[in-house]
Amino acid sequence: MSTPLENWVEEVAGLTRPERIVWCDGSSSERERLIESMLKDGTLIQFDEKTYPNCYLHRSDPRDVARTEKVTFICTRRKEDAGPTNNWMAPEEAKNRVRPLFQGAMKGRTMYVVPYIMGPSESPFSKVGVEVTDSAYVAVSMGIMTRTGRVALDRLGRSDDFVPGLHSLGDLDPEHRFILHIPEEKLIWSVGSGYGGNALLGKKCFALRIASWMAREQGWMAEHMLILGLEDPGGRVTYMAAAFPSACGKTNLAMMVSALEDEGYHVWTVGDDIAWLHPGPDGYLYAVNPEAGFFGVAPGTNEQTNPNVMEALHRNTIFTNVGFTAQKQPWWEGLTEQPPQGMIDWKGNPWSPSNGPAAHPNSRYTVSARQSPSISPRWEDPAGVPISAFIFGGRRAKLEPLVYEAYSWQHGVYSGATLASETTAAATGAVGVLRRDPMAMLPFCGYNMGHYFGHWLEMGRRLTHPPRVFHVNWFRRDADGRFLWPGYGQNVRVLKWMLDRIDGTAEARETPIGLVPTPQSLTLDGLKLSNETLEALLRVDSGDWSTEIEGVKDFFSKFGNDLPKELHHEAEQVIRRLEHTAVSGS
Ligand code: OXD
Ligand code: MN
Repeated sequence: MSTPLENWVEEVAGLTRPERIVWCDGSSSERERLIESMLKDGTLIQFDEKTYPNCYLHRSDPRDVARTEKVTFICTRRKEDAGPTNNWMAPEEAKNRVRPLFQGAMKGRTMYVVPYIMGPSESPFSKVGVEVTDSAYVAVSMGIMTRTGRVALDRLGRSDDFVPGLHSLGDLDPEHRFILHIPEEKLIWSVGSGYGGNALLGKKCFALRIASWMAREQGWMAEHMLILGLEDPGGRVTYMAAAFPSACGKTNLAMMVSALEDEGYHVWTVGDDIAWLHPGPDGYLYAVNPEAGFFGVAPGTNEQTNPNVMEALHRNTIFTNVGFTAQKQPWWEGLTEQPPQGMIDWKGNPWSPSNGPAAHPNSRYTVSARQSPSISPRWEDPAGVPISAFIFGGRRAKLEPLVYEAYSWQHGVYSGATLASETTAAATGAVGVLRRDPMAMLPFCGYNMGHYFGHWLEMGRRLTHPPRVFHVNWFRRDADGRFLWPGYGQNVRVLKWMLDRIDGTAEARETPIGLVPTPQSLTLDGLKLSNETLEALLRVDSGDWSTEIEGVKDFFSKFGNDLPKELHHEAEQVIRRLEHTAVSGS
């Protein structure tokens, strides 16, 4: 008798009509074969074998370079279950609309069946997915980003407990592109894009959108968060998870080389993008990284901003939409101060400064996590790591101070729910526009975000040791537009302040928005920061915050009765504290 997986593969093959079907076993010989075939048909170009062994360039269709949120749908039977922030179609309507795009879409192509595990192979928290795709680039990238092949089939056995994901490049016409999630069936359909966030279905589609739905049903959390361990001079490691919107520095923070290394503070990487968090028997929240690789933004990455990833990137890496130098090496804006001579740009044309950037602003590297020198010895711990702090952060040129701590879990949920950030190139659309991005999950929450906030509140009630909640902003600027804070490895100073708060040794000042460090409580020695700059970084301006609250109220009103009353209460508390400050003048 065939297995549920075999039945599904037969069904989708009947729809898409591939020339041949290849079941991927995840072996290195299979990877080599696939790469060989992509080098032949031009899907990949090889970099210099001496300096970048096993590294390849992929140039995507220039219309297919980022996530396309406009055509990403949550397809629940009831519209209210998708909520006001998601695009919605009813499941049958969505399937009827998109099925014709899959019909015969794989004619003359190979269909790859990629079984994969999200999460460490031995972890009880891990889950199986199977992606069927007609893109060899996707099949190989899945092999870096997840644990694929035999290991997943062995875990699955004859069970039907897997998330099926059907993917086809289709004709790559943006008008024929859809990314559908049907959470009630745990089903994903993606057509018309080969871009990572749309096409590597284990990542955003499963590990966030479908998993967030499962997590609410099952009492855990699927979050858009990096996970790091901060080791102190005594060798104790404290784990923290941070939610920042796409392309706001999660990878760099997770992989940082600490500026306080000499003082004994070291940062270990557990994950750079997604955390699955489960309450443990001791009342702490335990996090696993469901992924096995990093799909990071290349521009701006260099030896200063992220030396760990630079080391990892020199072998077994796929680069997408970067420049190609005369020495057959990858290049992107910010890699070196001076662009090299004689480069080919991301579209395959000779580059000159007048024809735009050499690398697309959302160009990416795909690399195995284990290649990072910073990888934590516990990154595959089946039980996960206990989380002591949640950190929210966005890009805000004004308003948000460098760091503050929430007064309580409930206030922390409010601070996450009101997170706002200036948009980046990770999704198509205008860059630099302020948008609300609660918990950095706006594009990734697989259900009504009002209910999602309720789930956060509920999780806090279930934990005897909920993480402390902090909010950071590395991106505040002065009147001339210069960043006030140096960022990158110096961010460890802010993590250290959080650690000291957790240990009860750092001072903070009460403000209307939360607990802000006193200047003396931050470890700033060795950093040339003037008193005025520090004061500007820690400033909480009541007038600006009163305006901000109006925006928050507006945003909250979208959710109607689905918004938990606790969040209205927290907004009222901030207003009350702002009014009190205005009256007392403090
Ligand atoms: C990503 C994203 O690629 O958030 O991680 O867009
Ligand atoms: Mn992300």
